[in-house]
Amino acid sequence: MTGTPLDGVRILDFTHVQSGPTCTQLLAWFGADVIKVERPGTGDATRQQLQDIPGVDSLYFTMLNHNKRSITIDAKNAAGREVLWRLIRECDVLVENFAPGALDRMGLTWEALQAANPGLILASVKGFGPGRYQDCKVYENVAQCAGGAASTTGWRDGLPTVSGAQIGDSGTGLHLALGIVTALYHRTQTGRGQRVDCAMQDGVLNLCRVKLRDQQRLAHGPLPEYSQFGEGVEFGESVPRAGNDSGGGQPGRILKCKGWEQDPNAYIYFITQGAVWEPICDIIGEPGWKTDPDYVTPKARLPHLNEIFTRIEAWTMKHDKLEAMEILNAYDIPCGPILSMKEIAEDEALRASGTVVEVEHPTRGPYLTVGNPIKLSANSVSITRSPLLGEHTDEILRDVLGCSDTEIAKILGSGATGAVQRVAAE
Ligand code: CAO
Repeated sequence: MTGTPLDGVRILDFTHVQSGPTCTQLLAWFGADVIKVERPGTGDATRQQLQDIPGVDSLYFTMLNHNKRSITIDAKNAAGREVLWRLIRECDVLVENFAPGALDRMGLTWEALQAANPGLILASVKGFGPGRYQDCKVYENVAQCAGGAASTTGWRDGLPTVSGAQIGDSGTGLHLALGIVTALYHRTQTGRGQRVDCAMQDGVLNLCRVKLRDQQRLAHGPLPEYSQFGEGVEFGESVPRAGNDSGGGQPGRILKCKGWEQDPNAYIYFITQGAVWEPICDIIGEPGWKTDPDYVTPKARLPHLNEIFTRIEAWTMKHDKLEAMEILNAYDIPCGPILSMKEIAEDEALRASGTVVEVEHPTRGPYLTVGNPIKLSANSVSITRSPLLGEHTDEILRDVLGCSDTEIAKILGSGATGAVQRVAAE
């Protein structure tokens, strides 16, 4: 007993690239035994993608596959298939994000899986749900475009824009993890497994919910918190891109701070929350706006947002972003510095909380990663490095399938697993 929340849950992790691996990594952090099945020779394609050190697992791979074990199995080899089916009978969940139809082509149909293990949960990520695009292969940015994020991100007169946040991949991985834990809970009551399906388009749309809200509001008039309202620009038939305008009833913008001419991140996000309007007026030197009928209420201010933010920016430009943050926070004015990845990597508080973690890797050396952002008070998570390709093949055959040394040697010699990587000295 390790006392971790998902102790005893065994996951057959047939995922690759980003969406599926983020899901199984979360489950591994919560204590599930995640067995990553990889194709002999190459493994998850991301091991070789964006490699910064030749011949060493990329950061793309290492940062998505912590706390897992790796076994190489050729699912198209007879002996490999047999090992796979034995593992399926020993696992609680099979997670996969292959292209539509690939799992069936491997012979792993839902019917066959259920017959082999009625308690098994089959969790899948696909680009699209049922419909005209159901057979399409999908990557992150396709999902951001099809899920409504790109059409609503960026500037009104610019191109649709995708976000740096991987809402299609990592966002869908998060949705899938919740689905799996829910299905596990359901299984404790019924003993039955079920399918958990998450489409990346649906996951992105779920995260763009407020934009579908605004689409419907448009039928009843313009959206007054969007800058174009104050600029007198007419709204069209669909939700426009709104730059950095805040989505809710508390207008906000990104404003320049001292040093913006040289530093691309010398900016602050400033929210003109109604509750702190008076201190905002005092700080920016416009005490008259506290009582002026054109500025006194949030509604009255909406047509004047450009003027208001220009005035606030004249103040923020006199301060660097952290200094501005300190001054504004003293008055509970919601604001946030635009932090660069360099600043985040060096942030002591994020290191102390385990959100930014340094991990040691046998062929790479130390690297930084993002730890578990979900903190449980009774269960701290220790982040362990990603496995080398097939590193745990023998161990899994022995521990999970109970294979003898002779049987392991036979499987390894059958061509089912290919060459496996081992740690030289750790
Ligand atoms: N042994 C034998 N064959 C294996 C194997 C193994 N261990 N693991 C994978 N394969 C085979 C599959 O069976 C498949 O073969 P067939 O096409 O002959 O059936 C083949 O590898 C390729 O799988 P794939 O089509 O999923 O991979 P791809 O690189 O061509 O496509 C992706 C990648 C991501 C576009 C596709 O998997 C996909 O659309 N997935 C669903 C959506 C998703 O998760 N996207 C997120 C990706 S991250 O941005």
